[in-house]
Amino acid sequence: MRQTHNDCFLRALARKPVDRTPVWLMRQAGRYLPEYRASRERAGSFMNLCQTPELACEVTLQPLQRFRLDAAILFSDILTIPDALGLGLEFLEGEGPHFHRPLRSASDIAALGRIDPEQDLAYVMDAVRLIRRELDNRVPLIGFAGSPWTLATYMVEGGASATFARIKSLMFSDPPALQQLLSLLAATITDYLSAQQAAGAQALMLFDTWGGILTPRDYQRFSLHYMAQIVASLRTHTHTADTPVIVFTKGGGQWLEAIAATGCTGVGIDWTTDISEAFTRIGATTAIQGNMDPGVLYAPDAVIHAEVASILDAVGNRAGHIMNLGHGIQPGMRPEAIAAFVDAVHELSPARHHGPA
Ligand code: 1CP
Repeated sequence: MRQTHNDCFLRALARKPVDRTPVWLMRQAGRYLPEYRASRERAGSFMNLCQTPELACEVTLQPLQRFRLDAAILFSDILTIPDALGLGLEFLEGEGPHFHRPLRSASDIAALGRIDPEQDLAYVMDAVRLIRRELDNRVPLIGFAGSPWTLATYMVEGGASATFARIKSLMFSDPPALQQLLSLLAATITDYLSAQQAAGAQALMLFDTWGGILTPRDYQRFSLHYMAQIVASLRTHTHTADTPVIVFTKGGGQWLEAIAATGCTGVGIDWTTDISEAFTRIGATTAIQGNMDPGVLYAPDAVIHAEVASILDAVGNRAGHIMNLGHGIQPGMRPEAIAAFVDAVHELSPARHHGPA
C-alpha cells in the first residue's frame, strides 16, 4: 500500500518529530456545515446517510475540502452497534437518538446475540473502503467506536439522558447483568474496530463520552476495564497489533495514568485538564490529543487564535501532541471559526518544532 502523503497525524501519535502540530476536530463533519445539511436532506434521514457508503464518503470529505486538516474520520455513529444488535435506532428530528427496543431487564440483556460486524455492519466497512479510495492517501483515516460503558448508557436509557437513572439503577442493583452486557459489547467492539482496520482505517478511536459520570471505583470497574480488554485484544491480533488506538474519556482527566496504562497509543483529553500537566503525567509513553474548549469557537477569531497559541505554549516542544477540541463541534458554530482554529495551528506550530528549545 502507498505511503500516506501527509502523515504528521500518525507521526505525532507515534511521538515522532513533526514539522508542525497535526490538527483535526471531533465532529468535523456535521450540521454546522451547510453542505452537510444539504447531503443529509438528500439522504432523508441520519441513518440513511450512515448506511449509504457514497453519502457517508461525501460528508467525510466535506470538512477536508474547506480546512487544512491532517486526518479524516469515518462518518458514522457510535450507535450503529446497538442498532445491529436489534435495538431499532431512529434519530428523531431535533431530539437525538431513540431506541425502539431498549434494554429494560436482565433478561433483555441475556437475550442479546453476537453479531458479525463484517456482515451485520457491512455498510460501515463499505464506507471505509470507499473513503480510503477517494482520499487517495492524502491524509490518514480514523475509524472509531463507542466504549462499552457509553454504548450501554444509550442502550439501557433508550436514548440521550440527563440523569442516567436507568443505567445507574442497573449498575447499583444488578452489577452482574451490566457486566454481562459490557463483556458482550467489548467483544463486539473489538471485532468491529478490527474489521474497520481491515477495510482501511489507519488509526482507531474509542469514544467514552460518559465515563466521566462514574466514581473512580466504578470508572475502573465498568468503563476502563472493558476498554483495556479491547486495547489488549487489538494488540494481540496480528493485523491490528501496530494500529494506533486513541482512548478518549470525557471528564477523565483525573485518570490519565490509568488510561495510558491500557497500552493505548494516544489519550484524548477534554478542556478541564491542563495539557502541560497531562504531558508531565503521561507524555513520556503516550501521545495526547486535545484540548481546546469548544466554547472558544463561539468567540471572535482573534480569541480563537490566542487560545491556540496558549495551548501550543503549554505543550512547548514536546513530541506527541495532536491538536483537537476537548469535545465535538456544535451545530451553531461558524465554519469561519473552525478555519481560524485550523489556520492558527498551521501558522503558530511550526516554530515550536523547529525553533530554539
Ligand atoms: O442530525 C444529524 O445530522 C445528526 C447529528 C450527528 C452527527 C453529525 C449524530 C447524531 N452523529 C453524528 C456523527 C458522529 N457521531 C461522528 C462522525 C464523525 C465526526 O465527524 O466526528 C462521530 C465520531 C460520532 C460519535 C458519537 N455519537 C458520540 C461520541 C462522541 C461525542 O460527541 O461525545 C456520541 C455520544 C454519539 C451519539 C449521538 N449521535 C448523534 C447525536 C446527536 C448523539 C448525542 C446524543 C446525546 O446528546 O447524548
